[in-house]
This record gives sequence, C-alpha cells and structure tokens, in this order.
Amino acid sequence: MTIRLAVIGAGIMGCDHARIFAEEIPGATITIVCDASETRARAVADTVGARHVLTDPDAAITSSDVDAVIVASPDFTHAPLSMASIAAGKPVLCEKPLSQKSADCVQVMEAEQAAGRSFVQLGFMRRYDQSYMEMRRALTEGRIGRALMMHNFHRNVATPAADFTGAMAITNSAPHEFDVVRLVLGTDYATISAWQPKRSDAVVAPVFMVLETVDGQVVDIEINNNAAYGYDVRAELVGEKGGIAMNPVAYTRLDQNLCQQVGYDADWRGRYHEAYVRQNRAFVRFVQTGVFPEIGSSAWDGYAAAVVAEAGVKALAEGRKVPVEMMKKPEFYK
Ligand code: ISE
Repeated sequence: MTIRLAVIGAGIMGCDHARIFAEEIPGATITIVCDASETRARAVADTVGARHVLTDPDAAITSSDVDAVIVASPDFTHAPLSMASIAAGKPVLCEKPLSQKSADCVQVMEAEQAAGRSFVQLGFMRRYDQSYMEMRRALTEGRIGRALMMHNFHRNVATPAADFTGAMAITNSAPHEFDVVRLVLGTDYATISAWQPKRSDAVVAPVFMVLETVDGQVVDIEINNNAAYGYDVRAELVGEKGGIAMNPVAYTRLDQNLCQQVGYDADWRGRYHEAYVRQNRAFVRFVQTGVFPEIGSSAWDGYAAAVVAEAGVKALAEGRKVPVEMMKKPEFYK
C-alpha cells in the first residue's frame, strides 16, 4: 500500500524531505504540501508532484488524502503539530527538536500514551548515520571495552539567522549530539556545564559543553555555528581497550600544488543524505506496520534532549554545572 504524506513546512528541510520521499523511498507519495506561504508550498508541490497545496496545517493533517505527516515547520510548531497528528490518529515524522521545552514533550508523551500506541518519530537522523552506528556496534560487541569518553565537534558555516544566540546553539544544534551520544553510549546524562569563548565580532561564539553520564562517562561537545569554513561534524569514542573515530566523509581528494585538499559540504543535507534516506524509509515501514523503528527517536528521546538542553542553557547563563533531572521513564517507552 502506498503511504500518502502531507509535508508541513516548505523551507529547507521540508523541501529536502519531500524530495527524498518522492524520489528515493518506495511506497511513499506526497499528496499535500503545506506552508504559511502558498507560493513556497506550490514550488515544492510542483517539484514532487503533490496534488494539493494548503496553508492550514490542521487541514493538512486531517485530510482524507493523508495517511501520515512530516513536520518540518519552525521549532515552536513541532509539539503542537505532533499533538494534532496524534489526535488525528496519524503517525508523524517530526523534525528535531520535539520542543525546546521539556513540559511540551511531556504533553506529547501523555497524548501518545492515552492514544495507546506510538505515533511520533523524531528527525534525529544521525541515529541512521553509518559512523555512529559503527561506534555503537563497537561498544555493544565489546571491541573497545567500556566507554570512557566521547568527543564531539559540530560546526556550521554560519548561523541560519542573525539573531541566533548561544542558547539556541544548545536548543537547536546541540540536540543532535545530545540524542545520538545517548544512543551510542546507551545511557543518560547526570550533569552539564557550558562555556563560551569571546569572539572579536558580534556573531554567536562557539559553545563548549562537558556532560557527565549517569554511568560515569565524560562527553564533550563543541557547537560552533559560525565556523566559517564548512559543515564539519566529528566524533571520537574512547574506550578502555581502544577507540573509534568518525572519518571525514568525502568521495575524493584533490592533489595539487604540493597539497592535498578534501572539500566540505555547505550544510548537513549532503553529509547526512544517506541517514535521512534510511530514517525516512524506517518511518514508512513504521506507518505500514505500526511497529516503532528499532533505533528511531521517540517522544521520550525528544523529552530527554529537551531536558539536557534546558539544563545546558541554565549552565551557560549561570556559569555552573547543572544537574540533568529527568522524570521516571514511562513503561510505554521501555
Ligand atoms: C539545524 O537546525 C540542524 O538541524 C543542523 O543539522 C545543524 O547542523 C544546525 O546547527 C541546526 O541549526
């Protein structure tokens, strides 16, 4: 059966998801593209052959021409649109973060539990990236012994908006690391500390965080939204018997003028293309079978990322180590 999808949000991510589902995922078709701007929605709908263009997300979600929903609108709409999808009984692939407020994530979890089945898969696509999968496997197979530390860099060329802040580096960019490191290490965080060096100009400076896990591991994360030179993500997992590090991802290397050069992507879409395809394929299987994907990110994972981000924002503002305090995990998400 072909799954009919509504894509809500026709910006950079909505456009990318629409293209991936239409061109690379068998068994899925985009029937509706919805955006506050009809022109923007129309442009994406024309590219992927969607039948309808809407500006009202609730009408898109409840449409009889839609089996499941893709939410790629601004961050503050993620939780309410996920709730609307649950109310309509339709599975939703919601871009990260589920919310910047953990209380909103609790509401989504409550709605899902009341509905009696899983509906929400979050777009933490790095879970499907080969490098993190291999790190996780190295640990679970015991090849590098007990995990001790995980180092992470996350660099963007420039912030998406001029008013991007250090707090947003923690609530919008760092949730990728908060989520995927939790998955790789198979643990939760106990504390977070955060610092920001001073830049010579007015743009947002990097945020450097150190987290301790409840199992006594140490994790550091650099979020540098104005790194200038390229989109660059690195990670290294250090265990008691060895380590495993992510290689730079590039198909070629240019040798010239006594130098070797490897290019960088301008943003995450190229670097994580394969991960998005795998994630979106897993979502379609979830819609078809009702079985939540094994490594998919659930509303509980969205809650976990939001709690760490809230503590991180506090740690940065107050210049101190802040405990990460999570509610007891509901049976439903075990
Ligand atoms: C953006 O929202 C993303 O999700 C990207 O993966 C991340 O690199 C970027 O910093 C965020 O703003």
